[in-house]
Amino acid sequence: MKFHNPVLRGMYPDPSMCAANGKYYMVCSTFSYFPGVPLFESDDLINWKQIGHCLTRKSQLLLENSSITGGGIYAPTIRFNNGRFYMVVTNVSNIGNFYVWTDDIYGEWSDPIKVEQDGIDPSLFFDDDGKVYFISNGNDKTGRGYIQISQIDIETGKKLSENEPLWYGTGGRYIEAPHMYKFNGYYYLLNAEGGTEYGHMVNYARSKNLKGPFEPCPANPVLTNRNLGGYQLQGAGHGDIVQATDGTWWFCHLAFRQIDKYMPFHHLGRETCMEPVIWKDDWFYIGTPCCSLFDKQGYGEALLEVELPFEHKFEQQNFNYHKTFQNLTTKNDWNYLRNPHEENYEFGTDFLKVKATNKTIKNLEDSPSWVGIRQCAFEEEISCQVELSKSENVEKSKDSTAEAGLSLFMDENHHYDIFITKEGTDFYANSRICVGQAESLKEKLKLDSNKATFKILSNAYCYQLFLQTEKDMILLSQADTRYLSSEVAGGFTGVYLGFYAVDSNSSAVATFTNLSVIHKEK
Ligand code: 6LW
Repeated sequence: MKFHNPVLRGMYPDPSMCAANGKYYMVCSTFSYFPGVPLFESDDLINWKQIGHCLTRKSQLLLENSSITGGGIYAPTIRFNNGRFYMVVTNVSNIGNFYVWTDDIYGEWSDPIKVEQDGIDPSLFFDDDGKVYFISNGNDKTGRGYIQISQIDIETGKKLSENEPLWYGTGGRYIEAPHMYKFNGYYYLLNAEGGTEYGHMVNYARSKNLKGPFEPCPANPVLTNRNLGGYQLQGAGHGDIVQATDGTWWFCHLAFRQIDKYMPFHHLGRETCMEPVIWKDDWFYIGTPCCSLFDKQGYGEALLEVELPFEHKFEQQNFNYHKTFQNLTTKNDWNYLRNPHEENYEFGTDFLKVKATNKTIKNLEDSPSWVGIRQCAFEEEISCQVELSKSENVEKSKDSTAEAGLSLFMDENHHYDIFITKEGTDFYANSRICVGQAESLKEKLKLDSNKATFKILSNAYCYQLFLQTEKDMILLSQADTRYLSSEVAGGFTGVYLGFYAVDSNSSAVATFTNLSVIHKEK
């Protein structure tokens, strides 16, 4: 039996999951996008369906001045205890570590409960004796990273003990992603090390006591792709473990799809993979075994195609999609940059209206008129019609510089755009390639009206941006995907398809219709 990774495609990093009521729930990081922390449900751990977001209100998610690539929401953990779900996370731009809870997984989550503990990647551990612990990464006085723990009151988030160091890990840089579990009389302390790039790995240690001393697993790193040369799935690390109702064990983790062999770039962000887990002598082993040295189980690797070492029933996976305005939902699919001005967006059944303001994507203190969906596959065929309103105010329109269109958006300094501009009373089609300080606008084409149909073709290496006229597809720009990659742009996010409008007079309105985003597996 085989399944394919990543199971969640597009920017869904730092996954955490839990089992509850015969189903499984998963959450991921969202940085400065709003709403925050998508929530998925699954019956079989391979196929995940989004059921909403945990952070849907500004009172839960303040994103002022938070940059897309490095701000906002980092690394959630989801846990289920005593009939209640908890999601604990860091807002690095604002409140720091906090958690929210709900008794209804399909409903709203509570307001944030702050926990006064430093570090990122927080996790909750509910021990058998009723005590609750808060675990995060941290640094000692010399700056060395470790995992730390304190006891908290789960009703109030108040700390009941000082932070205590638990484990320094195995010596890899950036010790993070800690999770504590108790299985079969042992406490297991999981982490990630090596940084979220090509050296990423998962390690763990066990102890009979909550606070150690911890004995590292002899097979550490228990999951890593750092030695998998030239392979397309890289950066495997940062995960969480769950036992399924059929008794099998599973591990979710992040990894990214490099654009090709020997091409160390990824632009779709870090994605979520699943791995089978097997147990031997109270140690667990994750993923596809890479080698078996001297009878000792070697470390595991994360492969694009996974052969299961046990029986497990799951639905056939389907990675094809055809996204339209009809089937995209504000609840699950549409994301804004920071806290949106919701009055500037109208989602019709077959259109999207975006009212322009004079804020651009460079205005980190505010939220521009921009709303987007993740790019989830290398190959996409996108088309959409854009109409930019004619200003009723002729005086104003003379010096107005309105612009609206589609953006392949990594961050405010790395994006490829195709758009309509209004200069005076004339309308043009144009495109822009922005890679850091190198920004180039192409030659504009005068349009007969205030409408244009744009088409974007993408594969693993290249984006092509076209103006579609009745007769022709006119190529306005083409550019390599790699310049929108994390290796070029930095940060933790992946490419979005953005729909935006900007106007120096804050009066133009863009209407997007006939959206079609198609992906077919080869
Ligand atoms: C996250 C850390 C990591 O907090 O990347 O890969 C950071 N791991 O655990 C941002 O996603």
